[in-house]
Amino acid sequence: MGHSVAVWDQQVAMEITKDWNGIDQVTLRSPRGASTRVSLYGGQVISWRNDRGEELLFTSNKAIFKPPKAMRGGIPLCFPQFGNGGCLEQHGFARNKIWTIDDNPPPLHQSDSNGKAFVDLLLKSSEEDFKCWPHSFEFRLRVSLAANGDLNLISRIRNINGKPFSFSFAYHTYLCVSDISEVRIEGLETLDYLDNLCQRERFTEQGDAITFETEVDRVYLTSPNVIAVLDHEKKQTVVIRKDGLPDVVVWNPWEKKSKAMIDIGDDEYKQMLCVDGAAIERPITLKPGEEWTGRLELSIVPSSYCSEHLDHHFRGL
Ligand code: TA6
Repeated sequence: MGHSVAVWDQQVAMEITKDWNGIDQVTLRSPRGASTRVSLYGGQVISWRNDRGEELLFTSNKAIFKPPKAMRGGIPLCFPQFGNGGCLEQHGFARNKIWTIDDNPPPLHQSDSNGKAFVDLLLKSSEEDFKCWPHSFEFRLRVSLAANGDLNLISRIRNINGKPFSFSFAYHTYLCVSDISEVRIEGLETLDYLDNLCQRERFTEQGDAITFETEVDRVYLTSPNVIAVLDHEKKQTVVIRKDGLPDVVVWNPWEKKSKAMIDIGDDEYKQMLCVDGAAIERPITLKPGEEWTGRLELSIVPSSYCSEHLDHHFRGL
């Protein structure tokens, strides 16, 4: 089954509803009350709540929930192109397609299913995509919610073409923060990054941790597999674990850019921060029949826990 739960009542753990455009959304719930919701429009996770019902992903109050535009918030999937660096539309077409529920996906490791509520989604290349990106692929996305509320995303992209193709990818993750000036990211210090605000020029991060006092739009390269977003005011930390995703995008549009965007409020930049597990600098190349897997896990811990327990990860990975 492509949508399943392990130990608790499936009726309670998973629900399929329609949004106001008639597009299916799948809600997964944990026994303690955490939840996540994924839209079949774009395979986009549009909500992730803890067991107190607090939303952990940012969605703009001015978000446009109308195809063909990806909704501003949640976790849009950027594939097969990140940004506008190729011939495709910004961030590729996957976030603007209708996905299907995959009832019979190739198996994953047992630990990816045990004790989790999950749903498997599928996007296949269409003739329309073929005009701008002439490659046949299958993109499988598993979204799962662990009993403790951790959110897991597993993307599997397979080349079902007769020739190789290359792509870039990002989980464009909009985190909800208390106040951007109270937030810092740990795990990216000393890394090289490409600065999208300076024609992708390469710099080296000098600070101890990343903090925010102006617009930031960067791709950090060859990053550790665990990074942390500490929210001082909330006293909580989002721990991002990733695999197969060497790069990390950090984006906050700040005031001026927000004012120029129609689907974000003038001040909403204060409550959002994009931190994306990504593969951008070196595109992934798949030979015919090959498959790539990119994993993202988001968990929430108290900030005190973070400094004590995650420090060795930053040093060791
Ligand atoms: O690096 C993140 C980024 O590419 C920014 O340049 C910014 O424009 C953002 O993504 C959002 O893109 P979107 O197409 O969703 O407006």
